[in-house]
Amino acid sequence: MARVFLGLGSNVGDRLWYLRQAVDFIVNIPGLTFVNISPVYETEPVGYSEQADFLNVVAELNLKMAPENLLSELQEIERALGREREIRWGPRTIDIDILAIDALYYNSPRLRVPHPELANRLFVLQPFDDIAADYPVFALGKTVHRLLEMTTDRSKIKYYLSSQTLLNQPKEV
Ligand code: A4P
Ligand code: MG
Repeated sequence: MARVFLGLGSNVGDRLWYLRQAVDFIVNIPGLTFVNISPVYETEPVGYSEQADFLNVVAELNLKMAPENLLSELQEIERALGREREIRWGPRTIDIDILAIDALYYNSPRLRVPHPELANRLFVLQPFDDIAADYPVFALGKTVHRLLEMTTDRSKIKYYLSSQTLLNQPKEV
């Protein structure tokens, strides 16, 4: 059993609805057990700025499957929630990134873990710090809290809603 952290983001349509649906799908993937989820942050777009603000969260789960299989499951959820890939770093109904899996360093054409942009993104590090400040990101040799202190990302983020608002929602899809 490994600890996995996922980053979720949405900036199209009813953003909260997409986050809730994604969380609901994720906790029902066989081989994943829910542990914790951060508060929701509203965040300024990074990378491609001509787009709406995002809602971002980080979730922690226990993982009992191969990392590439997890990626396939997450991509299936992205597809089910109507995501269309058009612009790199552009608008999306839902984006689910694998941030870290225990001490794993993994680099294949489909999957890189830890996520290569992890240290450069306040919209990931702040919610990650809220639920796992002391978590050591081994490949980077630093805890999440240290990465948060060190990041040069100065984009705007603000607390939006408590984590409770994402849990125990009735299924509607
Ligand atoms: N891939 C490789 N490693 C991973 C990983 N650890 N987790 C591959 C997930 N996917 C991984 O991703 C492209 C390919 O990355 C996948 O096919 C997968 O095999 P994608 O989600 O299809 O495309 P993308 O998301 O448009 O590109 P990319 O590079 O993944 O973008 P990011 O890094 O996801 O950034 N600003 C704010 N404020 N909040 C956001 O959430 N998100 C992005 C997207 C940009 N700006 C943002 C936000
Ligand atoms: Mg992505």
